[in-house]
Amino acid sequence: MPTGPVYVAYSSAALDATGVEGTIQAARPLEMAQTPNGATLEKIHDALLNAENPLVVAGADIRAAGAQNEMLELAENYALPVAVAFYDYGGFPLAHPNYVGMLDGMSDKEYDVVCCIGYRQNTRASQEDEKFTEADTVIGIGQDPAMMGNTYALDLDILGDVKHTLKALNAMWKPDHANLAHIQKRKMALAAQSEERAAKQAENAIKYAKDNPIHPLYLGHAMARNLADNTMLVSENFRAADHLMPFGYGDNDWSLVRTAGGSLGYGLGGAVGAQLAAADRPVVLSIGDGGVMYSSAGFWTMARYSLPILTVVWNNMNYQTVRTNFAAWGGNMQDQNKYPETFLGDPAIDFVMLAKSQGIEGEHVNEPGELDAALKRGAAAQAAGEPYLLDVHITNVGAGADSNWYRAFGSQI
Ligand SMILES: Cc1ncc(C[n+]2csc(CCOP(=O)(O)OP(=O)(O)O)c2C)c(N)n1
Repeated sequence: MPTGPVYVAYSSAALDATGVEGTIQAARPLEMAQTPNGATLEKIHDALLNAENPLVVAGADIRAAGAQNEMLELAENYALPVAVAFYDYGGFPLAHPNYVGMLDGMSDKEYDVVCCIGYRQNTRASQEDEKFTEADTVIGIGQDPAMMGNTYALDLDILGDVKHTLKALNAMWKPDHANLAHIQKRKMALAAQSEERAAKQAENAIKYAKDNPIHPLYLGHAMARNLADNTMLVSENFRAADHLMPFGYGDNDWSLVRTAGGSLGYGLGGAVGAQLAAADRPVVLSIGDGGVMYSSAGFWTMARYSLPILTVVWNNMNYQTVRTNFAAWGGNMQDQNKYPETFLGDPAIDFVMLAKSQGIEGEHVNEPGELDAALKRGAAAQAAGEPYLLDVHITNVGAGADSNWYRAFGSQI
C-alpha cells in the first residue's frame, strides 16, 4: 500500500535543465489481492474465539488501510481487549470499553492468544524487547512488510490489506457466538475495566485541579475538554498526557501525529506539515519546553503562511524525561539529587516572546484557574485563522522534581 510523504529528488543536471516538461500522472492505488487464505483465517478465527485470555495490539496499518470500522467490529464481536503501540494513543478509541492501555505500560505475559495488527513486536532491536513469551499463539496481520518482517516468529500470519483481512475474519463470526459464556464474561470484564479507568481519570481531574504550579495531568484534562472537536494533535511530549485526549475513529474525535520513536525536533515542522495536509482541521502542537528549542524557527513559518496552529508548551523548565531516566538508573546523580544538564531555568526561556519575535501572539498561563479560559482563547484564535501559543507553566513530577541544581561551567558534580 503506497504511503506518503513522497520524497522527490532531482539530479543537479535536471535542476539546471531548461525547457523540460514532466507529467505526474494521477493514478489509483495498486489493487491488492483481496482473498486471504481460508485455512489461515479459519485458524485465526478459532484462536480468537476460543482463547482464554486474548489480546489485540492495534498498530498503524489499521488507519493506513482505512480499516477502523472493521477493527471495531472484530474487537466488539469477539470481545477482544485492545492495546495500542508505543505512545500511539491514536491507535484505538481510548474511551471504547475494549481499550486496555499502551502495551509498553502493561504486562505482555498473561495472554494465550495475541493478535498483532500492523504492529511490530520488536521495536528496539534488543532481546529484552521480546514480547508475548508465554503466549501459545501469536498472530500477525498487516500490509506493511517493514512492520511485519525482521522480528520474532509468528504462529499465524497474513501479509495483505488489513481491511480485506479483517472483513473476511468478521464474516466468520456467527451471531450465536455472542451467547458463549466466555465471550459474555470477556465483554463484562472489559466494560468494568474501562469504567474503572474512566472513574480514576475523572477523580484525577478533580484531584489535581487546584495544584499550583499546574499539574501536567490537569493540563491534559483541560486540553481534552476545551479544544476543538476533530483536533489533529501533533505531540512531541513523551511523558505528558496524550492518554487523556479524546482520540478515536469518529469524525469528531481527535487524531494523533507523532514519531514512532523518540527523537526530538519534529514537532514544529510536523505541525506545519499536518496543517498544510489537513487545512480544514484544527491542528494543536503539544510540546515540551525542551522540545520547542529543537525546532523553534518553525514559528516563523506558521506566521508567514498564516497556519492557524495552536501551540501548547508544557513548560516545566526541565528535560524531565532525561532527569527521571537518570534517576531510574540510580547511582551518584540519584544519591545527590543532582541531574546534570536537565534544569532549563536560570534564565527561564520566555516562549511567548520567542513566538512573538516571529509574529505569533500568545500568553503565559501560570494559574490553574486561568487554564480553561486561556485554552478557549487559543481555540478561538485558531478558529479565526491565526496561530497562537500558550506557555503553560507546569510542575515537575517524578524523581528529582524538586531539583533545580545545575553544574557551573567547568565544575565537577
Ligand atoms: C534529537 C534528540 N536529542 C536528545 C534526546 C533526548 N531527550 C529525550 S526526552 C528529552 C527532554 C525533553 O524535554 P521536554 O520537551 O521539555 O519534555 P519533558 O521531558 O520535560 O516532558 C531529551 C533531551 C532526544 N530524544 N532526541
